[in-house]
Amino acid sequence: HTDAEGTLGLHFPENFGWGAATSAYQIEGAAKEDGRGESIWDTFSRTPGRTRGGDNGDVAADHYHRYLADLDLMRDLGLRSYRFSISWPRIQADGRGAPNQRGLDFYRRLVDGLHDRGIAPMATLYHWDLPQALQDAGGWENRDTAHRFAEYADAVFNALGTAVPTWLTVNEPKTVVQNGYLIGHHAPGHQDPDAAYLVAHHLMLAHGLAVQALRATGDDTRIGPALNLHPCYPVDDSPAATAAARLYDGYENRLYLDPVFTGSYPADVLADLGPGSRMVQGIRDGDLKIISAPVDLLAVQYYTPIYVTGTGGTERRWPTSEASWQQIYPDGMYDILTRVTRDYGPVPITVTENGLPTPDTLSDAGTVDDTGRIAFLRDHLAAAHRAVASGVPLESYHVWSLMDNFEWEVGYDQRWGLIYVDYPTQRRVLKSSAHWYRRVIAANGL
Ligand code: PNW
Repeated sequence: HTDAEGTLGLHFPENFGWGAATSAYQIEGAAKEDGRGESIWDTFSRTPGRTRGGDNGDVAADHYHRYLADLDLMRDLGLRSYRFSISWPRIQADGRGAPNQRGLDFYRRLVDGLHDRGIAPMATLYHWDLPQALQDAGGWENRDTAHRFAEYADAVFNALGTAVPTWLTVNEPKTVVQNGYLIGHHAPGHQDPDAAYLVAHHLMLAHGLAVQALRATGDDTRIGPALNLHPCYPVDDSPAATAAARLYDGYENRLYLDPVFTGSYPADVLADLGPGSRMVQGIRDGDLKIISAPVDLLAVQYYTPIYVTGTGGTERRWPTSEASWQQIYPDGMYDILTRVTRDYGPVPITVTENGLPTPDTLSDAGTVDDTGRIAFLRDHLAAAHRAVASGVPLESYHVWSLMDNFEWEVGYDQRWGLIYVDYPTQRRVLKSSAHWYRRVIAANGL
């Protein structure tokens, strides 16, 4: 090991897509402008007790107004790829009907600005901000929402077309299932296991229908799912822990990977849910064919491993970050990238999120010292490099996040950015990790 600023002598493939990621509700603000409708995150975060300090995304990092300055910061970092999401309620205020031109225009300006700066746009169609009107009609429990999503996707494809070379369908369907419908600490805040897995199926159906819609345009652009994957390890080599870790892996990973890449849901998970479950009852003939339409790439988001006990519980092995759910384990990056390539590949892979929250503060000298983030990113990139060396077709990597933003239920307390946002003034300051990342990009390696 070398120190955080040391050089490891690791070179990445030529044209590697060094990037950073954000999502619409977390950075844009401008919640009531240009015809934007309400999303379930507006409703959720305005409900007392749902988010830390009552924080919401009304202003966030005010990116909707400051996107030009933010684009210049991306250029200064040397980014080659920028992953952002499109806000569905900016495009269709009520989740259906004619698209709102002013909403489309914002993303057109953003995408043009990226091209002007030599940065490849990568757009996520759904990063959790469902139009509230569709929630009122049942949300993702209602199969029709998947069809509404395909219509919305089609409107976006028609407006932005080939200006966006890479599309991602649904961000982390698993987080919607688990946080939105099992734990309930994300919108819409339900705790209903039977509903949760029906939601999983409808999110996967939405993914497949969006792939279909893109193919119908005839555009020569690429599309894939964005899955957060957790390597699940048994705590020991007992048969009980091994079996429990396998089923855990089914719920964390295979439930979302298998339908896309193999055309069927994992049998052990379906058996565990039971034939009478709403999910199993909700799968119709032809659905799996839609969901398994060939994709062009797999977007992997890696944050943490999970250690599973013989009774299906979990244990902590490694230091956690400010995010209680995150254990810092860089080898998990290697394990998950090689595993998806072995089990589902070969398919081009992009890492669309990887990052760490740190207790960043702005010094009197105007600097932000986040060496913990540098060490985290360095170690995870080194693990990704090992995966590339073992044959994983990894084409790009995106830090979560480009800038500090609204971190869902914990609001503005947790800072995940390379760029510090001083919320009272909306001033941006490059953290030491941003300066470090700029050098990594310039050197094309560590
Ligand atoms: C992702 N987990 O969410 C999201 O895509 C981002 O919007 C979010 O800001 C980022 O990670 C940081 O939290 C996750 O429990 C939520 O392992 C939960 C987990 C992982 C990612």
